[in-house]
Amino acid sequence: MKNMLLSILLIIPIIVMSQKPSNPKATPETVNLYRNMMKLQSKGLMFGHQDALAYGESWVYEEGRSDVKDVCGDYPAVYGWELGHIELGGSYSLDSVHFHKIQNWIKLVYERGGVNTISWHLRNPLTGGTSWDVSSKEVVKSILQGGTKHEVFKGYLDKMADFLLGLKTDDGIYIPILFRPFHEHTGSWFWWGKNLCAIDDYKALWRFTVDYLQNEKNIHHLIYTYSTDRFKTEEEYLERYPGDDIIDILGFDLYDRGPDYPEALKNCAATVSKLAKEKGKIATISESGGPIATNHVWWTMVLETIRPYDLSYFLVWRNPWQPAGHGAFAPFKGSPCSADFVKFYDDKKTLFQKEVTMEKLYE
Ligand code: BMA
Repeated sequence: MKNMLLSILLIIPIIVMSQKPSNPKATPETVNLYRNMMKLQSKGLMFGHQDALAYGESWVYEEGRSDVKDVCGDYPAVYGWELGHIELGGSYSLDSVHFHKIQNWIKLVYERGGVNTISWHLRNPLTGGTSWDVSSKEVVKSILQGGTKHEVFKGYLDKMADFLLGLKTDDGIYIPILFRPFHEHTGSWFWWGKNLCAIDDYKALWRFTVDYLQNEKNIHHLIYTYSTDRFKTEEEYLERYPGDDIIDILGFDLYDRGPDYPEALKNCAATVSKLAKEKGKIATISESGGPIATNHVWWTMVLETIRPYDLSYFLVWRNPWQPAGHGAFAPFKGSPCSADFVKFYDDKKTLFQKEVTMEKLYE
């Protein structure tokens, strides 16, 4: 018994040390972040918020402010940033946030030990429309090698690469990023969605993108995040999975749009955390949001539903400062769910900025 315990104690650190992100050339800070996130997912759940430092309910660009901090006194641990429109070469995103500001916030978050993740609602390279332009089923095919829009797509990736290569500290260290393109592809509302492209073409899109960023652009500070929308089975989750050799984090997006949410959340969380364990990867709920204006115990419901599972983080979408077709997904000063959110914050399971700073995720 004693011997068994001893060998388990010796094996665990070896397993953790051997875990690396898929890119063999990943920078030391990226490897450390990956390893530390892997360890941390069995200890606690990091809380994330999209555009947390950029704006919130009735404010924009106020230095040091965050709606989450206004409510619980601490910043989120994970910060989501949206790079839609970077491909157009302009100075601000589709959500009207200046790219140079996003770069500065990403640096600030890194310096205080938080985690940055990037999503990309890139425009439709075939039609010139938005991400939501699903008028053609030829878009993905057209941007793959040999397609008529391949060069256009490479131009988009070049712009993304310029942004990513600008994410450097004053000492020249590249800031690790959880990179999450082509998300929610089990739905069909983006041009890369399930009914808009063949399975192999979706996988090829991922594989080309990763190869181009790593081998043409020499970018080695990304942790690649695969993120479906709602799904029912393991088979469905993995149907379009591009491969263990290029994916590091298994995620899913799931919004609360009705009474089936807790059950769906539980099922998706259980499946993804199980698959991540089997594959030696990190599991996450990469995007969520619920009716927090009317359900004042939403945070407790979420936490109790996912408590049994090892998940790295739970990120809620933005609190728009301009009309957006949806309201705030995180609490804000005086919001009806604030008291419940403070309970969520106080729970030992949840991790915010101060706690992750102490974890030294990049060392
Ligand atoms: C959606 C909405 C849009 C936004 C897009 C990209 O869910 O929030 O208003 O433009 O995400 O951030």
